[in-house]
Amino acid sequence: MSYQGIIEKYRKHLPVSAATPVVSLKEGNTPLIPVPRLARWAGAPGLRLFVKYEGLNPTGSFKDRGMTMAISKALEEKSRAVVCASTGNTSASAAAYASRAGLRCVVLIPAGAIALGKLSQAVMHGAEVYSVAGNFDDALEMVKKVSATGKLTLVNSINPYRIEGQKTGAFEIVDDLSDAPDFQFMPVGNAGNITAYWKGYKEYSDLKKASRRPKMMGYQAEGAAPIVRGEPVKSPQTIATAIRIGNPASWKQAEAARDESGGRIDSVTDDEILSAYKALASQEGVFCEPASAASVAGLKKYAARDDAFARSAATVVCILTGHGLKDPDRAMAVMPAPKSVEPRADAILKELGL
Ligand code: AN7
Repeated sequence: MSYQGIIEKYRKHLPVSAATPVVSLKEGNTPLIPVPRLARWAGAPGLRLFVKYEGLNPTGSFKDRGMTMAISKALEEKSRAVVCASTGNTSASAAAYASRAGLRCVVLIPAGAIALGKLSQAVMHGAEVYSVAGNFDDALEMVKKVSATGKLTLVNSINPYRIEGQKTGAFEIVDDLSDAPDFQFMPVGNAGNITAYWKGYKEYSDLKKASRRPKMMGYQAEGAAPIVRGEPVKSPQTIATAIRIGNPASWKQAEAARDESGGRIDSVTDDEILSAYKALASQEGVFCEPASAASVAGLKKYAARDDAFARSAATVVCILTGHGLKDPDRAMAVMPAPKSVEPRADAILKELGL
């Protein structure tokens, strides 16, 4: 049978039963793309480097892996409505899967701080979208209170089914490479995804499907780096709006992933993020959103500080969590605008210097 999404593919590793009504958009099965030019760009040309292009999920981000689980379980548990706070991608995914399940979807977003592509998705899928004065962390606090009434099911990553679904990203990487990579680089916002990947790698190595576990390398934006600083950031700032989070819900689990794997959690500047964002698009043909590029920016930073790593032939995967089309405003802001030209062949050739 054709591919049916992560629940059918990894059913025996997930908390579902024959009674679970599976709500799927055939998420997952995303490509692991070799990117040798990017390895040279990062100053580590010998690496066996791949990007996992999660922007190719149905709503354009990795959130769909967790949302197929969270929405299916909400339906199984006879919930009528779901709620989330979001920097954008969670709301886009929740809205899409909820519409498919016939559930009401309520979304709280930080006012003025989410990329237009993501907002357009939530609106089109019929979510009830509220913009709250405050940041993501404030919105998440509200959502926790609202869902504590039992009238709405919370579908942020503190919902354990989200983590269960998202761990399948690790399964796919091991299945593709026939083992775990040596290192995995990824962005860290609310820290659900690093928690999920680590869980997936541990489960697969316990089942002997992988002979090793990767070092988990998480990257926050410098202006929104609570785990690196060791304290919540009251007013997080970064152009990578997806990870503009000052008090991650899965803070402890992210530290556990780092420590158990021998990895690290560090920060990258907005300039480093934008430089990686451009390199991916212009040298490898892979368009991701700025937050996703924090993984590749982190790789470059780490390679610059660890010579043995930079000279090695380690197998490395960078997770590109969301599609570049989510945030076209950022793309147009960092690149030159199209030039105008007279509609004549000679004028065009002259412009081209040909
Ligand atoms: C593209 O949508 O938190 O560390 O509300 O959209 O698991 O939070 C998004 C997070 C990385 C960070 N890359 O993942 C939301 C939200 C992209 C993201 C992250 C997000 P976590």
